Amino acid sequence: MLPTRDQTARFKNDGYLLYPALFSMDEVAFLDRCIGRLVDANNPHAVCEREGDEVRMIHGVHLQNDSFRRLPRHPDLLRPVEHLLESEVYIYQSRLNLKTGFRSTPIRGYPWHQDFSVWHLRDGMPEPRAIVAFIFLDDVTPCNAPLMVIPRSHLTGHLGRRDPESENYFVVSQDRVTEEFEKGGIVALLGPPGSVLFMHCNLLHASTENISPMRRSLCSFVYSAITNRPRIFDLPNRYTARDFSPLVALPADSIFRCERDDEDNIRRGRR
Ligand SMILES: O=C(O)CCC(=O)C(=O)O
Repeated sequence: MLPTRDQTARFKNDGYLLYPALFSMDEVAFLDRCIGRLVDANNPHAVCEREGDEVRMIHGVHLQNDSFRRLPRHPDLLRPVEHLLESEVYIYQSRLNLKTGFRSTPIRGYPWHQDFSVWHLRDGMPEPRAIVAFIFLDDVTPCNAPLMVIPRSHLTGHLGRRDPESENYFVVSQDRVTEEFEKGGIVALLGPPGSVLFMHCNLLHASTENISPMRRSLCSFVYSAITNRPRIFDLPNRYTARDFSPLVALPADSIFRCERDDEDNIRRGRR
């Protein structure tokens, strides 16, 4: 699958492209089972909420289990990204953002930010030649804290300023967000499970706390153009890639298989 000329133009102009239900319910159910095995407050790759041990995010899922190693090589993810970046790509990061519904510790939202600013300032990624592919693992509705984006904000360049106190390393002021909003509006990205969002790494995005009973989880892979490598390696490989080999697509029907997952999880003692 390759984006059409019209879709490519929309991505360049708006900074994102959403494919509803790209993966089937069975494929999403398979991923959900794999995720269930990783969600554990003792997993060293997990980030918990500040209070309590509710897992908020798991970094580096492609480094932890074979299904998530294969998934970013799915031709329907890899081909569009290569086409939009006009380059071979490597995986810079992967994440699982869990926004469980009602919990004693609510899962917080994410303030307005541009991903590239963090990677540029913190890791020395030279250029905004990266795309985040988000896979929706749940039905994303207006009510369960969807991802919101400001279309065309990726065209403005850096909008934030460095703030070592901030969890995100930088902040975007309300004035800057308002300026971008006045030009591009705000769009909430909704869709059934299996939908895929391709997002330019400079697009302003955010989400709120999930105060609904409905889970809203996303799995994301960050693909970077092959020459666009970070220069600062202060953080472990779950944050800053070390493997810059170009990804090679796998046959689509080889992605959602589980033999190796069981082995991985037995090795990690997580069964
Ligand atoms: O999961 C969300 O709602 C926000 C995710 C996000 O901002 C990110 O992964 O950069």
